[in-house]
Amino acid sequence: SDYNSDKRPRASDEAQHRPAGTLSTRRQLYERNFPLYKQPVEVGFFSLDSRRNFFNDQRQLRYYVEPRKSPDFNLRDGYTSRFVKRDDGVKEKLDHVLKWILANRGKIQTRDQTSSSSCALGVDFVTWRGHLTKVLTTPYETQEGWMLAASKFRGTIYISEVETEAARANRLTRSERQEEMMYWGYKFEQYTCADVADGTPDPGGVVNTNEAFCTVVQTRLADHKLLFSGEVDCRVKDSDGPPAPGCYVELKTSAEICTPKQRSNFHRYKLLKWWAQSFLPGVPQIVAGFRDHDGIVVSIETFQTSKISHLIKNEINCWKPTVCMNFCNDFLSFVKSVVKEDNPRLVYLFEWDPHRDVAYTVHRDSPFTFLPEWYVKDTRS
Ligand code: 0WD
Ligand code: CA
Repeated sequence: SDYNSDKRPRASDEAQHRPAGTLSTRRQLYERNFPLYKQPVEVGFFSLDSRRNFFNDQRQLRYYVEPRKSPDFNLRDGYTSRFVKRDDGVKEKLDHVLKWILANRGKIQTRDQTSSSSCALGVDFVTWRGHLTKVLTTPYETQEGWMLAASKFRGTIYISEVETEAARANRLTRSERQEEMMYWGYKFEQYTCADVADGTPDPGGVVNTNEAFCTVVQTRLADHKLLFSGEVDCRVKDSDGPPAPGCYVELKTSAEICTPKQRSNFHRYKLLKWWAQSFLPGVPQIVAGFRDHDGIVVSIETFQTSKISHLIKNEINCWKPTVCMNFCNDFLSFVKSVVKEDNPRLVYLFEWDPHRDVAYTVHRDSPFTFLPEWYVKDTRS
């Protein structure tokens, strides 16, 4: 297993010397031993319903139903008639995670007595899993940059994404084909998930992308204590299986692979993103539906997250999990070294564009402020 339960700090975990102000993303700098990454522990979960309302329970958790040997899934079915799409112009920032924290403060594990008895959370970072996925893949990303806003409040640094100008432009100019293909992933979920443990999928129902089940996990990367939440597609149904997150299954769709070039691209680009996303919260398996140009699923394959890095070792110039994790470790150290003032209205904006270093700017009482009044007022009780 790539997870490490060794609690001793190692020489490779220590921050390198670097000039203050920026952080390099050059791969060669991060080719060190794999850093300590503790097995993630689920400390809670929440659900978002068809109207995007928060519920402090697992009502949206679904159960994986293994498809027949040759499935006849048509991912285009229902796109125009049975589809309710979430408004992706609404930026929810960390709000749902913060709601979970307010409702579940007692469930956060603190080994440190002083923090459990005071108002501090006892973790260094709170964020979405998806934001960490972007950090992990940064040394290999050549297309899309990112902006991550960070604020310190009662000793914890909160990290929330800000949409880049380029991402906004993409979102507003998606072609009809792109819009439809975004639906295909959700349709695949509907073909493979049941609402109850002994149920069967209902491909005749409505696909509503407002609905979500999210796990909340705690873990540690070197000396960074992390609490983050990620959306989970479903779980295996055997009740005697491993506890969460070990029972969770990530569902994916991808274009069928017909040529060596397509296989190489799949290994080099797509498996990197799939690995990073599922490794972070400890989701052990990924079920992929490979579809043709017309949205028909032609085959289904299960990937063990822990075996993905072995699968790709034959690719020349391929990505390495250790580079991803060491970069993330150093990025979080960099954020800690920059985000010094404890003030929820102060935002340090970390920005990265491909082929550049990570840089930051500081914004006081600006539109980037993301920790809401209701959170900074109420968290003491
Ligand atoms: O406000 C924002 N800037 C964002 C909010 C950006 C990214 C996510 N979110 C929120 C949403 O509330 C969503 O419910 O995060 C939740 C998912 O968080 P995550 O697990 O940290 O995100 P990620 O790992 O990027 O995506 C997981 C799944 C995706 O599945 P695939 O198989 O495509 O990776 O969450 C879905 C999508 O199904 N998803 C989203 N759902 C709603 N809003 C979003 C989004 N912006 N992005 C991905
Ligand atoms: Ca998915």
